[in-house]
Amino acid sequence: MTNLDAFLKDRAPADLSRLLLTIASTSTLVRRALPFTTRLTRGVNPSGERQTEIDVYANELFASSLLATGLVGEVASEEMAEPRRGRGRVHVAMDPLDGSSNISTNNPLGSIFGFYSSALPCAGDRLLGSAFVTYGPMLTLTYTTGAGVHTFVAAEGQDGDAFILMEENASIPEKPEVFGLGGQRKDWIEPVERFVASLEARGLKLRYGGTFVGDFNQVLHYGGIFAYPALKHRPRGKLRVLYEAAPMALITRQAGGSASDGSKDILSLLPSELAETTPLYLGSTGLVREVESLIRGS
Ligand code: AFP
Repeated sequence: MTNLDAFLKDRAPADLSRLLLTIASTSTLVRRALPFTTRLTRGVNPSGERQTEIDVYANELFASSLLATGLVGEVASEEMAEPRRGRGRVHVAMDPLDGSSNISTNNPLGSIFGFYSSALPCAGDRLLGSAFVTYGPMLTLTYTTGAGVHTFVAAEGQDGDAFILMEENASIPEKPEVFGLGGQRKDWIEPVERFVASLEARGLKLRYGGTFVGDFNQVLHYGGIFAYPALKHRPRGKLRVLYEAAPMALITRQAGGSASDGSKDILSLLPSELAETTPLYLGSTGLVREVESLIRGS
């Protein structure tokens, strides 16, 4: 059994290793709090979405533990209007609790982190690494620091939770099997509707739960495509470039896939504000190219 600490030595820069270990240990606290902190608060996040207690709690725990390492220059979060500043060199953008509207149905939730080398907002080509946590039947941490995608699972031991290697060098399978798209079919732009009809005709299975992390994990393991597409009334989609799209795009690329906004690589987008959104199509490269070509031709 290889644990996260041992695995990171010699494989990842020391500062990113420390941040990943911090995220792993903090995620165990979030998981423990989850059943007891699910009510809605009166607050809304900068995108106008109602916050739950656990959104606020997870945000506070991750922001304070990351800043306490002394390695972080700023933490920007989907749940905060302004970043919190530190004195380190790594700029962290995070979605501390992805999919919180799924709490009441007990579906998987997640947390997403991007580690940038420049002040935010900046383009995804400034990512030093990224990670996501899945709070599902298992608590897992998946990360890349540019040398493959690796997943660790929390296992309770005598000294608390240890994160044990579950999958090394994940890669999106060649033959795509699943797809999942956010929003409603009637709102998708027309080329996306045609694309989905062709996926269905080819026998790909619809797998959609409404938590990006959970839905992406299916694509990572079964091959296929996840999209939160451009909508007719919301051409820039729903998911945020810095907090969600770019960190997951880096993991996708490291797992052999691609991520696009419909015409450009997600990692090339330079958002002008922290909470800027983008249409997002990511997963098996062949399918991402197909949807790009349909959008281009429309
Ligand atoms: P919540 O955090 O408000 O539950 O939103 C989750 C999310 O940002 C992302 O995880 C999903 O992919 C997407 O929204 C689902 O949105 P739809 O409900 O519009 O399909």
